[in-house]
Amino acid sequence: MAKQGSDDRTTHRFADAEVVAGTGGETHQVAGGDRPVLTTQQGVPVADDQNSLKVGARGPTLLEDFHLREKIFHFDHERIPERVVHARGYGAHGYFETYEPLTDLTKADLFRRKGEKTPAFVRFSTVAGNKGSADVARDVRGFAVKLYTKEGNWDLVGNNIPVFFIQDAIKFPDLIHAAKPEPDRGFPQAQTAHDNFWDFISLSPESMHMVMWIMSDRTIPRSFRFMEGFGVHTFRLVNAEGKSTYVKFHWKPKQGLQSVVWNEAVKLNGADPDFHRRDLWDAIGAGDYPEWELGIQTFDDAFADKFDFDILDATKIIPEEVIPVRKVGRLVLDRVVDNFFAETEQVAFCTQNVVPGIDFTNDPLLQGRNFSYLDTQLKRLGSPNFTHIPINAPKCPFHHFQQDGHMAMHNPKGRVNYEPNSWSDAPGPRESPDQGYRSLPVPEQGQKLRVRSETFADHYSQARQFYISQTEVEQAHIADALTFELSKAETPAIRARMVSHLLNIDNDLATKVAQGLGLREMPDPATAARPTRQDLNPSPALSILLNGPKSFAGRKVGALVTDGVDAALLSGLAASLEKEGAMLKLVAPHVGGVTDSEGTLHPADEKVDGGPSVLFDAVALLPSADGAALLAKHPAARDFVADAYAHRKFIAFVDAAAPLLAKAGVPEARDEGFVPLTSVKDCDGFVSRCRSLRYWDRGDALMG
Ligand code: HDE
Repeated sequence: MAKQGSDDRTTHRFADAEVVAGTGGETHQVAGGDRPVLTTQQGVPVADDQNSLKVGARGPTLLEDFHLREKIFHFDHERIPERVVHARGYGAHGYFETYEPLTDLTKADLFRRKGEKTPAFVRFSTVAGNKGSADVARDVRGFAVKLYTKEGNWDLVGNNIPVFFIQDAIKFPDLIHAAKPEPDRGFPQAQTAHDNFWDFISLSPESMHMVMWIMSDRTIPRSFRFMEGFGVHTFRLVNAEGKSTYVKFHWKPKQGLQSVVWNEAVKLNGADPDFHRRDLWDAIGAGDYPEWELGIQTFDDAFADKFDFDILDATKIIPEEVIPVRKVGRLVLDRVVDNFFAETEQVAFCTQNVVPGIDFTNDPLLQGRNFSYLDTQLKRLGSPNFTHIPINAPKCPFHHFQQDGHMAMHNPKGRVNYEPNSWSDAPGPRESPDQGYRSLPVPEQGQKLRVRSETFADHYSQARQFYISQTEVEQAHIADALTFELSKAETPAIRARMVSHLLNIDNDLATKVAQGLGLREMPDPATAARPTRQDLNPSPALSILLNGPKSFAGRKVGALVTDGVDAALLSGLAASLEKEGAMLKLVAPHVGGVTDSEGTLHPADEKVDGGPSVLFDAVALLPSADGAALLAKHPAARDFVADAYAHRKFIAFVDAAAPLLAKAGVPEARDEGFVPLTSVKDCDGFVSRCRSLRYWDRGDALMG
């Protein structure tokens, strides 16, 4: 029910509904108690919302039925175009808190006062899939932040990867066409594992650094809460004296980094296509508010001039070991949306939305983005008045003479709609040379040319740096991902062309992928635009596993339970997890739950078929002896255990679980990822083991 300005949800309660039989044998719900009367959009009370107006009980429907026509008409027009990229997203509200004044660097109002809280809205997204695609597709994640500052909205429209595929915006339509479903057949959906994508990429050496990132576990995050965000481009901070400092923006999750493994991702997309959005919704609902710290890397022209790469090239990073990331504030997400469409769908981010104290650089990708966002939003939201939609409107006072247009909601009163004017009674706003936004007066001159700067030409050095900065496990995942994706490319020449680039990055990687593909002959290395690759030092900040969490907080254990589960162990495990800030979810043969050894009923969170172990960070096998025998016959229960084992999860178990473990194919010699629970005092030990998230040493046994 739409009731303007009301957040009263009591109208949705079933208990209030009174179902009555009407005179013609029809049944309908009538308003009762303090339930409001249903109306049309015109406010006309509705008597019957179940039956259209007809001639007789079985006759034709009348055109005169304004209620039917209004309802169907509105429904017919409910959809707006989805975003051309980043269509699938999920948003939440929160705030940004400034740690300390940054006035030496920027005059941006939000950075002026220690402890200042600026309202924020964040939308996370995948890039290639459509609005209905699965959350855990292998893809870059959007990390778009709108900060409603006191001097206007600042949008930091970033990704969870600090570099991009291309160097110049003019290639963006080609890149996205190649990544999206192929135009003749309309598939594959939300996947880059197809010919067109790898054809384009293998013909674009500038993408090679990004390829290393997208083939790493960065593109299969465990949750939005456990990933980093990056502004990608070099921006400028400008202080009150007009001094400019270059800046790269980072969001660092306080929860630490965490990803899933590929086999888990594939299964998660079936088990819960909404895995990421549900995770955010649940965490915020439980009061477990995710936090990120805003980090800045700042530098001047002298650094830019001596840096090995061009700071305007969005395919390059500045390693944190070269310029450390200074933490300047924190972003907390503490409120879910009230209405998905109104907020998450209608929010319009734009790289052009900057505030005094923040400015652009000549990064050709950023320059193109500045044009694109406003343009696409006009198409998507249908009117230049999309800033009137509450999620997009500034929260500070605003005054301008822009008027009219479709759906104009801010309609100023009075005669004056231009400036300058000489009306003294209501003259309206004027510009302010002191307070107003001033672009940095950077001197620019040169010939008009369509060229790529020579300084953008090194495509392999940082790709290699990323690869050698990964742990062995992560390197293996990159090789596996490349092998998987290229095996889906049906054209052998495309596979070989990609391997020719890998040869310029790392020989071992190229060899592993070539073997994985069954390539008969190793191709020659691709001809590089700049023939000499620099051997850069590894940057540990680039590894997920080296930057994991220090605690198990915010994570979930799935406990497989049956009737007769040990009451003391179950409550002991719940208590240990609660102490850690983690959650326990019960998976049982029936969703109705189980009765423990002391006769207490515990409702289940999932029935075993609907709660596979991929949904959890670690598992506990707590069946009774009878229960274990039963579960051992249940394919979903066996998969629960076999997957947890294969995905290198920590597994707590009671002795009685032995038949289930055996049926799931787990070797009898338990590795150190298994934690026996013989009494309540073992529960804390299990939780502390879980802090390292996975028992990677199990890998070798599985590979063999
Ligand atoms: Fe975007 N991008 N982009 N992009 N982008 C859009 O704007 C574009 C790029 C990013 O949750 C579109 O409103 C061009 C880099 C995010 O609503 C569109 C280029 C980065 C979102 C657009 C890029 C991003 C978008 C589509 C190459 C990371 C989702 C819908 C020059 C720094 C925002 C929309 C949301 C969305 C254009 C490259 C991040 C078409 C032309 C690099 C997070 O305007």
